[in-house]
Amino acid sequence: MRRTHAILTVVTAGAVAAGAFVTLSPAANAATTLGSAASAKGRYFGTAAAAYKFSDSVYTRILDSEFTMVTPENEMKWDATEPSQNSFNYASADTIVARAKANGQRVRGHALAWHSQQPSWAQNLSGTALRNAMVNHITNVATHYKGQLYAWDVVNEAFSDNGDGSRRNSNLQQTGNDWIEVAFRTARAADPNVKLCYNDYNTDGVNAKSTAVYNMVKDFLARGVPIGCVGFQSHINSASPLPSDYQANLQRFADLGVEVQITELDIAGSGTAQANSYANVVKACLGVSKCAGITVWGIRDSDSWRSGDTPLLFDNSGDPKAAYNAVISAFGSAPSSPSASVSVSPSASSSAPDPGGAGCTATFSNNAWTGGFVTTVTVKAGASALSGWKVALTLPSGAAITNSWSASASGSSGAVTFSNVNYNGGVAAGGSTSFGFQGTGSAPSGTATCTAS
Ligand code: 9MR
Repeated sequence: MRRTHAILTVVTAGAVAAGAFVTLSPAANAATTLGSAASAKGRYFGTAAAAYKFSDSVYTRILDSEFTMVTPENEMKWDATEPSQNSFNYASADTIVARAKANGQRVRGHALAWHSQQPSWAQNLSGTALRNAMVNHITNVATHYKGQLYAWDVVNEAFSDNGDGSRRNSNLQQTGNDWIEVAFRTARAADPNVKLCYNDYNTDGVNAKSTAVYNMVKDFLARGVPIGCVGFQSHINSASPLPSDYQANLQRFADLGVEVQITELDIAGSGTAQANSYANVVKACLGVSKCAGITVWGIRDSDSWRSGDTPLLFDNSGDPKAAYNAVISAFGSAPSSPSASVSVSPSASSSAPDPGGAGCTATFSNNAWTGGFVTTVTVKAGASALSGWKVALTLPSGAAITNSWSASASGSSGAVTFSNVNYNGGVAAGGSTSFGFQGTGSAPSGTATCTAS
């Protein structure tokens, strides 16, 4: 405890003997993540991921640590995987699958047959030629990923928004009404074990479109067409609000015998309203035993296909938003919900000089509201790579940590020490990683002390 209130102390790795610092009790405050909170309830928590962002260390830090499922955002689509007919390119998608595998994450494949993001050569086909091209595409891509995926979105967005339950009038639809079942049978022939999903948007409540999907699933099951899951994209905004019968709609599909998955969740908004909507989605999934998990459609707001709506769980800097905490709480992993008051006004950061030598520095910033705070701590390696680190700081009187992520905390009030978890102890020379915690009372001020371990 002797260094807990020292002004930024830089200690070389060799100078810190294990045990010279406070004794850690890992069970006291295990790092909570979206993935671990969901796992505790038998669910996965996933995100869409884009391979071209893998050079962004903030992005990969969150991707690798927070999620247990990954969906390639664009890399498995027809235009990406078969840019010219019968010539396949899996490079970007394979990068995502390999990264997920290295991090113990599962992968949802997205999407084998869709009217959108078709390569131009396919857009120019019709009739038997297009049907044959679709079958060849599905066979090749599903074979390439055979045994590697949790689920495939076999068919995406095949129903119209007309309000009459009709099929979307696409080039695929014009090849014959049986194109969807042909797609499912073809995918099953290529990969015998992957879950085969139908995926769509504006099917989140009971309405004409979702009922049309429901009737199709029921018919497929009755006729032995291989379908195992239905994906509900759940792109929520003011024009398409979270329906009051969201859970009931999931349940009616589950009652048919298929798994249900929330596949592309994002919720326009901010603050308490957004946090509460996210919590309601989690609660709906937890209320349906066949709801296997939730995937958000991106990591930071800036990663979103509609970034202006700030619809995701991390802000542009990669800091968790109130909605993040609400999701953790809704899974039952945080003792208090921050959604009561979430006017998050960034307060001053502590500052720290560059470590220069070996060892590490820690800086932190707070998002504070009346009665609570979220603190994000950045750990920066000096001239040598770190294989482990510990950060000590002191909470003000009356403050208490309620949950933490990407670090293991000893103690919850007064002088507290955080140590790395298994996936973020290694930091390259000059590189950085970060962790965070949420608490009640006043946010910490002053300095944090980092030691290599
Ligand atoms: O997020 C995807 C974006 O990067 C692409 O430009 C867009 C192209 O259609 O597709 C987005 O993802 C969509 C998903 O594949 C299917 N459901 C709707 C998603 C948002 O548009």
